Amino acid sequence: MVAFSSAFISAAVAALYVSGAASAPTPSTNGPAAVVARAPGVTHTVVAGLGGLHFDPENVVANIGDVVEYHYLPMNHSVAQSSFAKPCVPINNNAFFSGFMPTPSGQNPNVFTITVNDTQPIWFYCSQTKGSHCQNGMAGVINQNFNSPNTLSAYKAAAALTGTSISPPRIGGGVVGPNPNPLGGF
Ligand SMILES: [Cu+2]
Repeated sequence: MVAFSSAFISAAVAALYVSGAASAPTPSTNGPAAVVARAPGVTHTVVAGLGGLHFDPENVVANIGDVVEYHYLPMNHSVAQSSFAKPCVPINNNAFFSGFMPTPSGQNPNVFTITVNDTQPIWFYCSQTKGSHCQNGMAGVINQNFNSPNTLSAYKAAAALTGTSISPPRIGGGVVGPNPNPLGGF
């Protein structure tokens, strides 16, 4: 009888959760529905090429679940992921990479979006070798650890000493999609 009672209680609790989640129009603060109803991530816009060989902003603070949306101005930029220790080269074969975004004027009709999945720093750079964009400061970070010597300025200083940039082997690690506001100015 003990097993039956336990199973009965479990079923009753499960039914309660299901009914609570299905009928609650507003997020609960103390039940499973609060987890189900987690707010969608914030979108952080980063503009490649704003102010020259520069990402703007270049130091992004984002929460888990947030999206970083890269926009592209002239001439022909990309965004790729590196490690802190080795700027201007892919962090590994799965480094995110937008591909190159040739943009004669205005904004590129496409954007590249990545989702932030953890709180570790994410280092990124433009892999355009013509004009040595990464070496000239076109680099940035998401969630720099401000208590660490691994700062964006240190990353850029190391980037300036690299001979050239390498692009990741393939586009991926994010989504290339239509620019939601291609005529918006920056
Ligand atoms: Cu560039």
